[in-house]
Amino acid sequence: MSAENRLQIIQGDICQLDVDAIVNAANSSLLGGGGVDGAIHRAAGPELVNECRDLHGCKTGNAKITAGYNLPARHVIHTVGPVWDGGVYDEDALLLSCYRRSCELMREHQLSSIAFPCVSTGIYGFPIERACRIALGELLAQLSAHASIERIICCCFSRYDHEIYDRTLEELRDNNAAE
Ligand code: AR6
Repeated sequence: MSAENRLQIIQGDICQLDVDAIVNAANSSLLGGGGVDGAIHRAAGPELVNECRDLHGCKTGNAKITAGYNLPARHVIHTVGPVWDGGVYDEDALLLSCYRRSCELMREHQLSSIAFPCVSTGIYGFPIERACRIALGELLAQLSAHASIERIICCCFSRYDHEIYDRTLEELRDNNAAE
């Protein structure tokens, strides 16, 4: 199957997805927070933060894996996106690295399906259109390069984000067709 057919864009709560791994948009302590991080910890139960304590944090742009506990997902991949600060502090490269490292971890653990939230675009303030182009570009590249990845879901929380993802995917498709 082509890369595009293995990429799905949905609107919903990532905590409800039955996949090998969901990605958490965490902070560098990995000890929980608000937004999707808070929702994942609440749904997974207290054992998740116990395992996270043993990970001793995570650098921006990197990712670490735990079990999923009470979630339908078997694992949680915790990644730390950059805080948006005008785009001149390597935010683009750090965000791309979140997606890349999460896919690398997934492959290292022989997982075949993964769901991502819109990392950094909530509390961390990364502009959604720009983040979306980075996310979709990298995820399509990962799918093309690695046949072992069966399914990637971009799980948008709002209808607004969902529309941006759909439109951006369309643009990327048109650009590829024109090349
Ligand atoms: N399912 C899917 N997406 C969600 C959900 C959910 N249940 N809840 C929120 N979102 P954010 P960040 C979306 O703020 O910007 C935390 O305190 C949300 O609408 O969760 O990377 C961490 O501990 C947005 O589109 O993450 C860090 O301190 C996206 O998830 C900080 O926030 C990301 O928004 C990280 O900020």
